[in-house]
Amino acid sequence: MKYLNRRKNTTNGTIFSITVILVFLSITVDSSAQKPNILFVFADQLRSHALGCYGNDQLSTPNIDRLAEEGVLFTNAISTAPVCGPFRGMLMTGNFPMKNGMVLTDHFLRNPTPYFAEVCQSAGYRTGYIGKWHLDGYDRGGYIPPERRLGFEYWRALECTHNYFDSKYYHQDEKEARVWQDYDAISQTDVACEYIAQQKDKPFCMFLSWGPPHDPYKAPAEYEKRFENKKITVRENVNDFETAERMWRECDTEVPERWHDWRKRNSLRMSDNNNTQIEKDYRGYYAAIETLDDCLGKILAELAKTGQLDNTIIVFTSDHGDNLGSHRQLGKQLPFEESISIPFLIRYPEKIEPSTISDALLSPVDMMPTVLSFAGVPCPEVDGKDISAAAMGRDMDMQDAVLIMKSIPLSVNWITNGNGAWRGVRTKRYTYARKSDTRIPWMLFDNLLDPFQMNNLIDEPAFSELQKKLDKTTDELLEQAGDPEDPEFFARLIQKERNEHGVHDRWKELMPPHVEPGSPFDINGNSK
Ligand SMILES: [Ca+2]
Repeated sequence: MKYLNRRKNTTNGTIFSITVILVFLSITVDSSAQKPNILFVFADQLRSHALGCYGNDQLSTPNIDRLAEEGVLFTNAISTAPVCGPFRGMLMTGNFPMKNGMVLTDHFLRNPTPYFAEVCQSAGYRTGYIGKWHLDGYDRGGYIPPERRLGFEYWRALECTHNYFDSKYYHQDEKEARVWQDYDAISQTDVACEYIAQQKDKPFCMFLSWGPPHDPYKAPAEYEKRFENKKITVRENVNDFETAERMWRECDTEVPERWHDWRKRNSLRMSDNNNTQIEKDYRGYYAAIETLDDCLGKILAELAKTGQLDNTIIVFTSDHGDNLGSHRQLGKQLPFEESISIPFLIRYPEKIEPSTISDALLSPVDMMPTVLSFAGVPCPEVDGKDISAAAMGRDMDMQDAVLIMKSIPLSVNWITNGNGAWRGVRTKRYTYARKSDTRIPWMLFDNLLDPFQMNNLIDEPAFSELQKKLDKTTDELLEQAGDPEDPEFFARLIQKERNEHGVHDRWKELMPPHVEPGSPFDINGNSK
């Protein structure tokens, strides 16, 4: 009897277990089938001001603008540490650079939590990556093995190049690189369309990462032709020589002698009084952006053709902006809007009303939790916040301020403008930055009254309370982000990387570890 009872119970238990498993499986399959696709498209060095939907009437970006018309446009998306590596590290981890290890470009991730694509894989997604990667250390042309692809299965990528007409990439696990046939963004887009067309039984999470419009500001001839004779109006602050001269006077990093010529050459930009070179750069920049806009048009058409348009969360952004001559500065890595303000658009009609405008502050760390939230995929505990409500037009004040920084001096900006590390905050209205070596306040702008940031309010008595408050906010946010703002911390981190991975030649030139004042290393990387 006992035996029979037990047997009966066991049978019941087995039936119960099978039922639970079947119910679980059917839920898993169903919810997986219902999950929307994630398509994350991003450009390199595309500032928000360069797009039609952000108010630029000098070029035409109808497809990017369409995402804004049919979805949400963020007006305060800020690239925390405006340079490739740190953005990409934050995007893939939801964590700040100090936690994920990617404190500068050409560095190594050491992140404690699962990566964006790994989370998607666990939730039943296929994952794919096409284009520029720039998350794998020193070797910009090297093969990246599957275990370092952070959860991406489908792989058509290269660490980094800006040679768009002869652009290499690695196709899945082939050790020999292939070459994109056309202008790389166009070929990458064609492959993305093929990928989209092949998807059927499972949702996909695909990242399409374009290299343009990053300098050398080159685009296919038909696009360059559009701007050949077009009148270019540069931003007002391109003629802000005063700020540029002040920044040169403040130059606070020592440069080895071999870089002195480079510094001098950059000063030629200061004598380009009629803006000839800067206008030329604008033309190439705009031509590249119109190329990308057509690429996005192809993607949208493919999604529509395959019946997946409305069931895909489409995100469009960029890793950082481009100073492009504003305040006579090149590149990025400065607190100015041209450098930190990025486009951020999401189209997902299931949850986002057309023409939503969100002025919520958004950082790269918030992208992963926000997009996963729309997809209904649980996000691991990360530094970033789920601000999906702000994308739906609600709760736009979740963050009063977001961090902005250059953690350590790096490459071109360090050499050319001589400004070292800085940290600060961007609120909806103000920009504040201090020099990290001395903690001396450096820049304070009222972006409402002075959108071109030509009137630095630092140390003006009328703004001293505000300055103090923003300085304190900087302290608080740095503490939350685990950033000690300590030059020795970063110098040691670089030395640790070098001990583990050796020193890449390019890096040896551009990133000697002595660059931070207070560094325990000399110019050759030896302990002092
Ligand atoms: Ca970049």
